[in-house]
Amino acid sequence: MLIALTRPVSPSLAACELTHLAREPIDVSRAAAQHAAYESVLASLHARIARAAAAPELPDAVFVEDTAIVLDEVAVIARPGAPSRRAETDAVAEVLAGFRSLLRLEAPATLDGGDVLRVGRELYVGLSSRSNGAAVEQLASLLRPFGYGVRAVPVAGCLHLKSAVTAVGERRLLLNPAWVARESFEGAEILCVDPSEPGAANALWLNGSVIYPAHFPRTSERLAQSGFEVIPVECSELAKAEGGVTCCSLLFRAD
Ligand code: CIR
Repeated sequence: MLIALTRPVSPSLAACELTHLAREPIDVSRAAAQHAAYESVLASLHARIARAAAAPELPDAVFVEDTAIVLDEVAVIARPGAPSRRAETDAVAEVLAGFRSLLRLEAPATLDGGDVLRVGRELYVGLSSRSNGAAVEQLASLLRPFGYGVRAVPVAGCLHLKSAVTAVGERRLLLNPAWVARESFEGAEILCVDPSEPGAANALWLNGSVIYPAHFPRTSERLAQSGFEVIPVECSELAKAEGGVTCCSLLFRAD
């Protein structure tokens, strides 16, 4: 069974962390409707939705991807780089404890799950404004016993590694070469975003389909021409909070 862990949009979303975007008014009820549609798409692709408890006082709680890394064998609870986001992990850990043994990153490590890209048994960790070298070291020693390699990857110009590159296949990546070097991902087939859509590398590949923001039509066309079934989702309001399609769920298999 495939589980999609999600968390409701908080009414305080407009007070979210912002790094690369200017603050704009966010229509929270529209964000909630877009999030509900996103969950419906996940469900239509056979994911069972497991919701962490709502956290109305935590503006960024909807972005559950940043709170943990869920692997087949174990889950690692992250220590988000923004102090305002550290209280988000407890409720997510509570849900994950029903499915996995939990490991935890500790200070001085900081890591947002949005900086972790898994390709096979390799975890690429973006060295961003949120995730540091101590997290790379801790993750490597926590996961070595499970046979995972952990590699640091420099990113520049965007929030997270997965703003710059995501997996759209076992060894296929959608990437923005302006934000991360394609050479970091040896052996992978690289599909580049349309240069007019720098934010377009964040795609959610699931059961052979690609859940993808409706506001990147040119890269969407590139994906379709490469043979992908693209499922467009409206996510304009969460995008104003610097969120993409991967960040609103943690996807994993469970018995
Ligand atoms: C933040 O800055 O932390 C949130 N406003 C957005 C987090 C998006 N997370 C993600 O892409 N993994």
